[in-house]
Amino acid sequence: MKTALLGLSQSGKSTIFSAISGKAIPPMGLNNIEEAIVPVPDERLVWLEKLYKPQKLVRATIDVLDLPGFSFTDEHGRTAARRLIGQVRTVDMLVMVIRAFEDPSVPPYRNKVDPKRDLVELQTELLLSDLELVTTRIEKLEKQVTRPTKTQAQDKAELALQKRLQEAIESEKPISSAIENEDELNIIKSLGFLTLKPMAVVMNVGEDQLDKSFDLGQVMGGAVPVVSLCAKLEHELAQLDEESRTVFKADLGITESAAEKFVKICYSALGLISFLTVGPDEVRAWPIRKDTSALDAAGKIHSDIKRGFIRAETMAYSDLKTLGDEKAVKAAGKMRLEGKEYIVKDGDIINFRFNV
Ligand SMILES: Nc1nc2c(ncn2[C@@H]2O[C@H](COP(=O)(O)OP(=O)(O)O)[C@@H](O)[C@H]2O)c(=O)[nH]1
Ligand SMILES: [Mg+2]
Repeated sequence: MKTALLGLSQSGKSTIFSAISGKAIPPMGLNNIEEAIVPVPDERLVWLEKLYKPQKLVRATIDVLDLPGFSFTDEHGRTAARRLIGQVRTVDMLVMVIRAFEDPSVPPYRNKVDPKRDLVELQTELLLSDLELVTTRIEKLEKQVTRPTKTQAQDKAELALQKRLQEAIESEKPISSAIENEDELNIIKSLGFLTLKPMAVVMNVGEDQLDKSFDLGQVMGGAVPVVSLCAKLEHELAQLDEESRTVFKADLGITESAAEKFVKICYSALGLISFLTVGPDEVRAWPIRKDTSALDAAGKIHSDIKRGFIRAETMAYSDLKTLGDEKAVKAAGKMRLEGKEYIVKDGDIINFRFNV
């Protein structure tokens, strides 16, 4: 799963990147994209590791890209931003980092801290970038459909769809709002429209604004998960050793780390949950989409397990934790035998029975 941090320059992207990845803050002004593999924090794995003492613990990971900040105040900035925006078409989701903190030593964008305006500017650029893409595609298809090729019928269908998408963007609606079914999605998926991607917003707030709520209006015409965190503070906390960090966090009333908050909104935007597998070799978290069947979950582990699926021996993590061990879970009648159609829940611990 890959995500990109997008935002105006000086909104705190690199500081957040560093706080959640543990990597040093990438130097400012560089035109390259930094990448980090962030392990997904999961308390359940920590507890399961103590119980099963596995040879290894495998966390899920999120691949995070830190882009140079955008500035649309002049032509040079707009060109640079457009080039960068074009480079994130392959990510699975976008995280918009929005500045809300006041700090006289960090000059604000357009001389005023204004989260809603910043978000609108970013959205507009994403729409423009998709408009360019859709327009180029339409021009190409219009030439193509005049020739009697094998794909002519298909091209005609795509052309009609692209024209509808163009209309949506022209009225400032995201591509996601104009896609009506799975078939349409499959036709355009590979183009990497930005306004088709799930999105989340990180509000980078001052230390005194952690409880403040912000009216951001409608992000991309719909509900988008928003989380507030103070990047500077989180970055400082990340530098401390475990013990001092616990003390400081308690003092500040911070119950979740930046990494935890970040992963949570990404999972929420993508509609992801995790199921778990346990044993002496490995304790592991497997991210899957909500509403995934036991059969498809098995396929995430290995195609053989899916092919030879017999049943899914399932217990809830919460039951295991309450009751202490597998034996007690079985004795309490809380170990279930689920079939192929079973919809896997977050925190299900599954042992797939299969034959090949
Ligand atoms: N006061 C304050 N300063 C911050 C915060 N987050 C970032 N900064 C500062 O803002 C500047 C820009 O941050 P940076 O992460 O490089 O922003 P980027 O351009 O979006 O990558 C740096 O000087 C940071 O120290 C914050 O939460 N509070
Ligand atoms: Mg940066």
